[in-house]
This record gives sequence, structure tokens and C-alpha cells, in this order.
Amino acid sequence: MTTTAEKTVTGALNPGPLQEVDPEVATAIRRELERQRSGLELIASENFVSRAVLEATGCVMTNKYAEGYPGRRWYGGCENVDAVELLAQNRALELFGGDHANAQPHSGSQANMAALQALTEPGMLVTEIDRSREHTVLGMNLSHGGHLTHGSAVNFSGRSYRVVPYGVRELDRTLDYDELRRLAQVEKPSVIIGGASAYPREIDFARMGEIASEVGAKLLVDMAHIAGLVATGVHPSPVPYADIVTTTTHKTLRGPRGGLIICREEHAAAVDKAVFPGFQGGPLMHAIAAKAVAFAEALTPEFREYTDRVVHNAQVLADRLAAHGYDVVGGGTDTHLILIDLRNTELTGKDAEALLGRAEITVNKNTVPFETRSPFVASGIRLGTAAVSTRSMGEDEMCLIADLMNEALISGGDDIIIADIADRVTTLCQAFPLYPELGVEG
Ligand code: DSN
Repeated sequence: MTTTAEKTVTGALNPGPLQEVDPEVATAIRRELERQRSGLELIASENFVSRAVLEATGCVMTNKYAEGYPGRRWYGGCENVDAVELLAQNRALELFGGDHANAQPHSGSQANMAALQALTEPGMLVTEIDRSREHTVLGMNLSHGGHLTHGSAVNFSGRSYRVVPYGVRELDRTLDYDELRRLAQVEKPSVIIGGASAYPREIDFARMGEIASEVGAKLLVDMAHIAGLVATGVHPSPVPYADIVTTTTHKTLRGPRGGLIICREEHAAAVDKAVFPGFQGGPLMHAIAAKAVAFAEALTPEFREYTDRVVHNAQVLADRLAAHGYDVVGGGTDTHLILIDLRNTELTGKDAEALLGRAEITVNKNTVPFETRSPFVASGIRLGTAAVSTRSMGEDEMCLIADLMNEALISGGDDIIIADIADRVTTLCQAFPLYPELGVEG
């Protein structure tokens, strides 16, 4: 016979720390913290969240089901999650303007699915045999800097709509708005999608809005990469010109992984319906709590200073790489992002990613405009300064990073040279500690 005390313990939550309960996962997390601390993170879509955002991401709201919206839930006990979701919505509108915010998308891709659904009439999603003109969407060509969800043939967007890609001019590899206008006039799309994931220059959303109006199309802007810069006015906002704006929350905006939609009042009901019950069930309330924290941080003057530094750092890094002879696509950058076309070197994007990785510099291979290689090999690398700027690195460090990258890229893969570069990268990173308050275990 068991005692009451024993019964309480049997089947109860194990109160032990992660290291004790699941040492394999704990070890992987500890190693990931160490990797982030000791290497240079130059992936343009990554960043490091604050301690407060991290804390909210790991909070007990992960336990709560809350299908529906604040005040209109399918479950009881939602008073606290209602409070954080309202904070997230209101802070998002304070940051970006617009009439309505939906903070529930689990990701940018799901935000884009919901936005496209909201902008197209029922029945406009097409089948393989019905790719007629009225279902057309214009989206930026993936290899010119667009995104999978803007019409790639392997994605829901390209499978569900008749997609006509637009892109950059061969001459200077900047967005060709005249060609976009011509395509819009010929193709008469229902929706034009603006925004990019590998385009370094400022995007003229006002001009895109004009083109959309001229042909009676809706404008959907995915500002995922530049959201932090838009929040502080460092990049012009799409919100005044677009019917719907989508974003992720974890890139330059420096929040938790997730998505967000801002829209005009006329689309609010359709957006909410498309997110839930259209594409998602229960929202991730811990992530929404962390989004609320990140939005509050982005409203501070410190965040404005941060975004200024992000762009300045990218410009310094781009200039120094150009001085080493690298071909900077678009002739430079107005954002956090740099795209290098390696076709004037012996290296593919895949080679460069691997070489730099061995030197503790993390980048991703990327296709470049007018690409001639497969996306698995690619002719370019994409860089971003959001994460290194969060570590407080500045001009001097950007010059050093460009020099170290160049040394690695011309090393021929020599083990001794690469090991020496990796040592210098680690020394640089140690001077800009990441999450020192988390200690060794994370
Ligand atoms: N995967 C993201 C990026 O790296 O840009 C976009 O979804």
C-alpha cells in the first residue's frame, strides 16, 4: 500500500533541471550556446534575442490552448494570454502603424499563406488544370532575391497561383520597377507581392503601391528581413502603401521566431479568419508573449541606435569586401544584407560557405541574379550584420571581419591558415561576450 506522499510523487512532474532529466538535449543546447558565443554569425536572417525575450519564450504560456482571439476564445482560463496577445497587437501597431495586427502566425511562411488567402476570393486558388489569368500573382524571382512563399514552383504559392516572376535589371542588379509595371499591365495580377530575402537595396514601396493601383491589384509586402529597420524608420515603411504587410519577428526585429501580419481594416476579418481557423489551430502563446516583449524593446531609442549601427556596419563590411575585389550585388547595401556574387573567383557559394564555416564564420550560400548554378551549389553568399551588431561590434570589427573572410576565401582551404583564422575569430568574439549572464550551462 502506498502512502499519500508517495502517490503525490508518482506521476508528478519531474522537478529536476534539464541537464539531469535529459542530458543529451541539455548537451546539444549547451554546445549551441557555445557555438553562438565563439563564432561570427553573419547569416542575414539570424539575430540574438534579449534575455527578456528568451525568458518569455521559455515560459509557462507554452502550456495554454487559446484558439480564437482575445475575448473570443474556444477555451477557458485565457485571461492572462489575452493580456499578452493584446499587448503584442497594440505594440505592433504602435511600431508599424496600420489598422489591425495579428500576432498569431507561427512563422513568416504561414503569415504569407494567410495573407494571400485573405486577398484572394474563395475559389481563386487554382488547380494544375486551371491556371488562368485572373489567378495571377506577381512575386520577386527567388534567384533575384525573392522568397519561396512569393511564388516558387515548389511552394504552396507557386502551386496554388499562376505566378509571374519579376526581378532586377542585369545592368546594376537593382529592382526593375519599369519591367514590374509592364508585367503588371500585361498580366493583370490579383496580387503583387513585394519584399525579398536576398535583396540589399532600399525597396520603393510607394512605387509598388502605384503600380498595384494602376492595374487594380492588391499589394502584399513581406518585410521580414527589414522589419527592424522599418520599425525605426531606417528603411521606408510599406504600411501606408500595402493592403497587407507580413513579417517574421526574429530577423532584424530581434524577437522570437514567429510571424506577424499588419493590415488595413478592410482586410482585418479576412486575415484573422485565414490565420485561425484557416491555417492554424492553437496559437503559441509563449511565442506571442515574447513577441510583445520584443516589440516593446523595438520601441526604445536604444533599438533605433541599434538599427542605425546594423546598416552602417553592413555598408562598412560591403565596402571593405569590395576593396578586396568581391562583387557586391547591387553595388552596395541600404540594409543589413549583403549579397556577394563569387563568379569572379574560383569558388562556388557552397565552397565559400564551407571554407568560412571552418573558420568559425557562419554564412549561407545563396543564388545570385541570373544564376547559372543549381541552388544547392549557388554562385553567391549572403551576409547580414544584425547579429554581430547585437554583440555591439562596430566599424573596426567589420573591417577585420572582411579581412578575415578574404584570408579564408583565398586560403585554398589550407588547414593551418584556416585554424589561425578561426583562432582570431574566437578572440574577436570573446571581446564581445554573448549572454554572459547565462553562465556556462546556458
Ligand atoms: N529562411 C529565411 C532567410 O534566411 O531569409 C527566410 O524565410
